[in-house]
Amino acid sequence: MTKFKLNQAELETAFQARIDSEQKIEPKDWMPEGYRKNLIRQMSQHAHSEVIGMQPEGNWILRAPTLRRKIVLLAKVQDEGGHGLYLYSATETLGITREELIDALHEGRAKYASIFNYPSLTWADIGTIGWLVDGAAIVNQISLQRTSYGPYARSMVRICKEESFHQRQGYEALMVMAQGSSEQKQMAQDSLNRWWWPVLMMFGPHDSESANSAKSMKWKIKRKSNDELRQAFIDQTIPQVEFLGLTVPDPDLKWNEARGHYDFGEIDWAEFERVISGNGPCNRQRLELHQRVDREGQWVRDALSAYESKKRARKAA
Ligand code: FAQ
Repeated sequence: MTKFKLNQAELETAFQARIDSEQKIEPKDWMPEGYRKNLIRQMSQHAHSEVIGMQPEGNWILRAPTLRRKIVLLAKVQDEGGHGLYLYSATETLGITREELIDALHEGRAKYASIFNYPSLTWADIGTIGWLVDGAAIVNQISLQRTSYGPYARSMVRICKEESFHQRQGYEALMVMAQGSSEQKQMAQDSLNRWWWPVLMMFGPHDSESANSAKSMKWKIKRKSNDELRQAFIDQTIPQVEFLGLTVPDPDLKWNEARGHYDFGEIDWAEFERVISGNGPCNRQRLELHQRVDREGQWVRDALSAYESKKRARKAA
């Protein structure tokens, strides 16, 4: 059999044909450099978000109001760490090391979700994070189950299952508060007031402002646009807000019969820009904690690799 060597343009055409016919791309397959880099960007930022996202909730583990709530919160925070690990491993299949990814986070070259730069001030915030932050993450991640890169798509399947447990525990915690004393109900409303707009920012800028979307949609890394996902999240969440007897802090929110969707007010994009460029309420604190814990854990990684090399040497002898 004669083997032909394809040139760059032919490789790219064949690659796009595979994408268009819904075939998954696997680590050893040929891929354009732009596809690889874009995936590393998005997947590593997703991984960093899961791990940095442990901080606002971790803040409440020692102060959970009951043993049951503490056990559930501990399990949830641990799950988020696990999601980070699957996603780092999936990103490493693209030919980059974990150390390089962490360096990019520490040096401000890689972002993480803006939402985790807001403080968790009250116990109600823990319910709101589970309900709304995990709720928004699920809407986005369900569409990513169909992303074109195999390892990313497969990690999303498991992550979505766990996130839906997280979302329900958050909603249940908030339901108890919303049906509790007037102070508890007020605490739930205050929490919704503070988190609503930052949660809507999780879906990223408007499609018209989204620098990465055109390529990501063409390569089917993203399957739905930022605005489509944001709208889907609002449409599914408003009946949940009403069931709790709470209200969202948006005077422009209104059901639009003709569109079959809720209309809503404009996001404060100046605030979004501030937060993603490192100047949100908790950016410095989040990054400093990550850097400190990374330094303090160095001896554990050293010990593990010394143990592994001893084991290998013994096996070879
Ligand atoms: N925050 O061109 P686009 C979770 C950046 S997991 C910060 O539209 P793209 C679980 C964007 O990176 C939450 N930066 O970008 C959990 C880009 O900058 P770059 C994380 C943002 O990638 C729950 C620039 O703006 N989920 O919550 C944000 O096409 C509870 C222009 O934007 C994922 O990461 C933002 N919100 O679309 C854990 C899902 N939005 O990189 C613990 C995967 C945009 O060029 C507790 N990611 N930027 O320097 C995605 O689906 C996409 O990356 C989007 C953004 C939709 C986030």
